Amino acid sequence: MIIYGSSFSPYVRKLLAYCEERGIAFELKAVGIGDPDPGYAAASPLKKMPAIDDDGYRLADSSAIIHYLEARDGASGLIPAEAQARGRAIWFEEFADTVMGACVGAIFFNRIVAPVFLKREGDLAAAIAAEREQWPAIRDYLQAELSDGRSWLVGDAFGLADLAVGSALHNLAHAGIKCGDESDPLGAYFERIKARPSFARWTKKEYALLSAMTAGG
Ligand SMILES: N[C@@H](CCC(=O)N[C@@H](CS)C(=O)NCC(=O)O)C(=O)O
Repeated sequence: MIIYGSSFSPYVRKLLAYCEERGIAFELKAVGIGDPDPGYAAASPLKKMPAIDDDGYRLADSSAIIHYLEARDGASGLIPAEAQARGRAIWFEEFADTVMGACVGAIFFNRIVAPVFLKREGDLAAAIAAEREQWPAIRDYLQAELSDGRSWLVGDAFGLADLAVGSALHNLAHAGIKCGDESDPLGAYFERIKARPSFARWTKKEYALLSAMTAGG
């Protein structure tokens, strides 16, 4: 299976970490925003990442791809079977992909993607507005959800909710947004997310590349 995308995208990182958690083999074909790669264009009608080509079966959207893989390879346990836990997992995935996605878009795109990768000025006013107006409600909500001492967002097990929320938190961290220190439920949660090998495999390379690209300037 080919996965088109860049691990800097929260949606791509979510899918890559999902595959790592399950031991699914894939080849990551690096594409950037607006990439003309014909395979990517064929797999992603809206030219958004991630997209896959699995032996000629093409599909876009991280959630659609994860559901495809759950059906292809059998239930992973990363999406709980129990009704209420399943509902909660899908809620957090949706929350990460939409509410957090909008905040990440404004902050990460304008502070990192535009200046570092696209070599143009980002809209810093939009990034500042998202940090002031969107991030506090997201942080407070997640903090409250984690305040009962749980390790992961749903039940006792790491799963889809943590893949989605954890991936978005990495983008905010890249852009300098802090989840709090380790004594805060959200800060401690993010430390557990960062330590997860399925994320660390990608984020190690991301931190190294970002520091190389921003060194000296
Ligand atoms: N709901 C989609 C969102 C995908 C998405 O928005 N990807 C962004 C990168 S983070 C993208 O490819 N943007 C390119 C564009 O909008 O042109 C998913 O979960 O895969």
